[in-house]
Amino acid sequence: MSTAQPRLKRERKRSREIFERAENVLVGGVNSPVRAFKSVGGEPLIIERGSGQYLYDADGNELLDYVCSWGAMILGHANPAISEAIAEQARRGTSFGVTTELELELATLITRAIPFIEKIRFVSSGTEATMSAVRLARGVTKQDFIVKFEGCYHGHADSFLSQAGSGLATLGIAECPGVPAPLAALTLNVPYNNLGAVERVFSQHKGKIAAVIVEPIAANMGVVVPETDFLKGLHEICKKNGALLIVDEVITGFRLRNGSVQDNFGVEADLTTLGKIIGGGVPVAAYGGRAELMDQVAPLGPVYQAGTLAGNPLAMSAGIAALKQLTKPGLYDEITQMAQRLAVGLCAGLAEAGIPGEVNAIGSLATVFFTLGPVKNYANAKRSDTKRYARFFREMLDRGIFLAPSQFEAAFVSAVHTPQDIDRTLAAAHEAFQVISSESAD
Ligand code: HOZ
Repeated sequence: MSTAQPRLKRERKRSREIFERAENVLVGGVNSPVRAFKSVGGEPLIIERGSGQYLYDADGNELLDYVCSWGAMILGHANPAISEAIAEQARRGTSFGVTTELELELATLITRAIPFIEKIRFVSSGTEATMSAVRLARGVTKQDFIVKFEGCYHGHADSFLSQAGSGLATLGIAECPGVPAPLAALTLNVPYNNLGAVERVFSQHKGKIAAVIVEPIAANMGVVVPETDFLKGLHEICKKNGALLIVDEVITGFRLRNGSVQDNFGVEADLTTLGKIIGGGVPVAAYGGRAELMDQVAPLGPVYQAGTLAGNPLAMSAGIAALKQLTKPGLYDEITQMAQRLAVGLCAGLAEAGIPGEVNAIGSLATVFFTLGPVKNYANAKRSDTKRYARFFREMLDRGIFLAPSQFEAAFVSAVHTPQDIDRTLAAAHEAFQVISSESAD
């Protein structure tokens, strides 16, 4: 393996000082719990700027970024075309509260790339998209129960906060106080990749289930890949029982291909949610599906949903500029090849250091689990030695590599990462694994 990796150049003094002040006015010093580094320790990052594959902290340290704003920045930070589109739109006005042609343009780019989304509604966050899709499913089917999967995360609306992944998994919050028990009881959790369990809840709640909501590739309990025909099987069960399938593509939409990852698995969901990448790094999300279903949303139908900043022109401009670049031939193949090189190298590094581990990877998503045996669901993911993950994270950060600050998240490779970046990351991982291995031997 290559030579020792450089350590961060500067003490994170200024970052520390900013964070301490932030703690006085921002809850936990952050605006989203996943930024708080609670399970990995150390001080949260304070970022001053980003460029391409790098972030620069308040002390001027350069970090090779695999968080990529939780997957949104597939084109890297401060992408010139996106920045220019935002600046140009800012000069024309930032919010009108009425329709612009930009909304039509972004909707057209999305529906052309994902033809089974016949109609779409833009919202401002993934939470709004999933919450609204569930409301629509309940409104259309006139049923109340929903099925979700343990360890999947669909944002922070009340119905999704039991046995959820991402920050709830990180912080160990299995059930969230504040969610009324009668509402929580309408969410039925089953293990991911287990069609038998889905069949069972459908027979226990016959005719009462409105929808199944699923991450087509689970990325909020770490990466967990769906088994062959899991998603197809889900749709079959839904159809048989008069329920709708909602595929939550807030992370996977436009991440593995120029469109929906459902094409990889031969599924066309009734409703699909999108976010992150479609906003080019500005807050946008959406839900959409067959016209006959979407026409039940107000003003055409009675299922109400609204938003002052929905379809915001700055966000639409950024999304259009992003999606136009994602049509470049070969782009996704290149990103996938780099991610595969990363995953294969990480596996080799674990083996060489004699550390029990698994690397789950697909497309440009990857997670290292410190556990033996395949990780196919949340129970498996929770077996991972999260203390080891924390050690790994800190050793990598010390070497200027920013991975997800939790076991229960994904690493994202972007279009601006290079083969040299991957090699540098693997060299750092090699060192980190050796440190972990030597500590376990003590
Ligand atoms: N889906 C993201 C984490 N898995 C959301 C980021 C956040 O919660 O701030």
